[in-house]
Amino acid sequence: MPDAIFHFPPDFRWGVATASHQVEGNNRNNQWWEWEHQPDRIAHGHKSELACNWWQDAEADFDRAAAMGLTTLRLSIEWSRVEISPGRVDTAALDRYHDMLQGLRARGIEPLVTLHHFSDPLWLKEKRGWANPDAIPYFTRYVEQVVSALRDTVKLWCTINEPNVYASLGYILGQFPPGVQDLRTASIVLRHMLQAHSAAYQLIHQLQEEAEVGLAHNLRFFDPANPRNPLDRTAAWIRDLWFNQTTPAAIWRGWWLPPLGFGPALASRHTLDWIGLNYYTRDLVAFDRNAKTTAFGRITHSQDAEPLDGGYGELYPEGLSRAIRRLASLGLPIHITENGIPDADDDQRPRALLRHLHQLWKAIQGNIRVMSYYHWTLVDNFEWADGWTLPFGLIELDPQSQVRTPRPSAALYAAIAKGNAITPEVIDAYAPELRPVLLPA
Ligand code: IFM
Repeated sequence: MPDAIFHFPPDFRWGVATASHQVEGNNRNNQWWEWEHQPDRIAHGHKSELACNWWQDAEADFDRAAAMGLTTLRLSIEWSRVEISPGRVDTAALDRYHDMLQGLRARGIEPLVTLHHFSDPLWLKEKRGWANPDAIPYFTRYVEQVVSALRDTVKLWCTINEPNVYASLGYILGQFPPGVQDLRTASIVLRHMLQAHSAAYQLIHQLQEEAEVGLAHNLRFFDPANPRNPLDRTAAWIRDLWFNQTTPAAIWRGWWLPPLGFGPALASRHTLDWIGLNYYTRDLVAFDRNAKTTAFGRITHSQDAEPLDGGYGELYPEGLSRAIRRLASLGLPIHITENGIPDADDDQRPRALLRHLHQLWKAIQGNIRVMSYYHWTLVDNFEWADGWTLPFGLIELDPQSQVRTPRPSAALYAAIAKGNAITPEVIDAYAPELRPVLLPA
């Protein structure tokens, strides 16, 4: 046993996270496939096409995950594959998922299954998607089918991934389908998704006693560009309220916050067994009277900040422990359901990974119950409106040839997962420049 210094708890799980449309390939029956085939929607006109070919052969990547010593893996079920038209279920699709999940278990990997991760069946889109309150019963009807079919292989369920991102990018910024820019509709959509989460939470518990049900919440920091400027502080607070506060307030505290409403959300209260944290970066917000669609806030970054590739934000590992501490106020177990950076040449990722995991370790030392960490992601995958331009994978993928090439970070992450610790040897081997920071003499 090497001289480990940053030990993680003995039952801590190390994993990777993915989502159906980003990895399966040929998901032709959802709104993203249609969007990709419209001009100017996706960077460079990229398309998901075969993605990572998981529908045919997820198992090859499961083998890679197992060889890295990972003990959990987060994937999502594609609603448009399961329910091909309203109420019509494709049992062969459910069988395929069942095989995948059994395959994970056979490799000693505990699955965490997300039921909605950004993609909607085309038939739902044609009925106005999540702007339609009927999306709630449609969603629970689908959840009932999935949970009934897969409950013998899954205990950890994540109802919905990042409803705040779905509503913000699809209905405020217009960068995701359906490309709307309207805060009122965005608020309606987010409210419906949170109600659907709560209804699904109740339903899953009726169907499966031992289920553990949560939601993956993207928490992004919005700090005032100039903390002494009250206008910057207000603009940052409004963003924080919309993006970070409305979701936990509704589904844990049972309270609608503006702009979703104001008052009790009793049916939604305490509908979480755990909370998932998706953490990536922070923004600085400056007041800008012209930025009407974004509540008079303009995003900036400090000159000292280290930028991430492709304009994804700034490298801010301290934000991970800050976000964990913030969510800990809910008193729930926490799973880090996503964290990673886009980095094709892997010149930042080893350092970024070590610094984030060190922050995670620090949060755990503060007696916060963090159960697992899922790196986003195992293999480069289709990054929504950014197409193939933001490679988040520990393993590089050539989507044309499907050839995979592990980046140095894959071996680094495997070493940490296998040792359940960050050792001095690992730091020296992968990011020696961090020794004075992480291991001061
Ligand atoms: O790829 C996405 C994922 O689908 C949701 N969370 C953020 C990731 C990286 O942008």
